[in-house]
Amino acid sequence: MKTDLYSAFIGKKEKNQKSIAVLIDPDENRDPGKIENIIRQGVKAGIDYFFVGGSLLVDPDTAPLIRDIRKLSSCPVVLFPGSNLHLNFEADAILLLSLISGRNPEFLIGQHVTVAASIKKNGIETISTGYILIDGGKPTSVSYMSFTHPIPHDKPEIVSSTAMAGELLGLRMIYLEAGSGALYPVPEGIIRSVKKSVDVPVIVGGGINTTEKALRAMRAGADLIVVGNHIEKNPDFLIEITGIKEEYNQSLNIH
Ligand code: 1GP
Repeated sequence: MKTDLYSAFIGKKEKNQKSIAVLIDPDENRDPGKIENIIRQGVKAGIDYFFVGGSLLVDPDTAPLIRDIRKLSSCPVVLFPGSNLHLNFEADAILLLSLISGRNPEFLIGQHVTVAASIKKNGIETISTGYILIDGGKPTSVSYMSFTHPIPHDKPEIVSSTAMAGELLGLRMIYLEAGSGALYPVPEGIIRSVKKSVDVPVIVGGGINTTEKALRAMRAGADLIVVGNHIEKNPDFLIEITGIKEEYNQSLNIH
């Protein structure tokens, strides 16, 4: 059945309610025991979404991972594809990413052309998303694999203009990405300036490895925070970060 995660998400955004997604990159998580552990932690913590994908995907078939998630959780699974090879219709929805911070036509529109007909035929919920890379202090797989440069982290006006262009072109979300394992996450100033510039939801990911960083991103305006890498290093991280999110969301009801 076709989902409508986007409308539900807009509903939350309108109430300024924040969400957490866990990114499972099959390349970084080859060990089935490790994957199961992450899924169980996500379920226990009450995360909002599982994202599945990555920049490379040595084995592009994400179906087994999606089935594993389904076995253990009823949380929506959203495909976060690094390329057209990663298309999979077992997910609930797909983020159709256009890499608008870059000038590589392949990732702006080229890959999308090759998968458009199968997406339309299958009817999977498709959320067009402006993907914006921001320098996170070290080279990232996504920048390398896409042959694009991230926007410098001290240029909020370039980022917000890029986000506005994406929104005007009809993209329904903006994803600010510092890259997996970034040394520093997307700066609050950038999140704030994008938030002021567009009405569509703002996703923030890359290098969020403390509850303080997550809270700062939420306060600056992130509607959805994506965490990946750090979960393995600190098994309690998901519980902590969802705890912070719940506190934040409840504080809005009180005031
Ligand atoms: C998703 O790249 C992020 O946007 C995930 O980054 O692995 O650093 O959490 P981390």
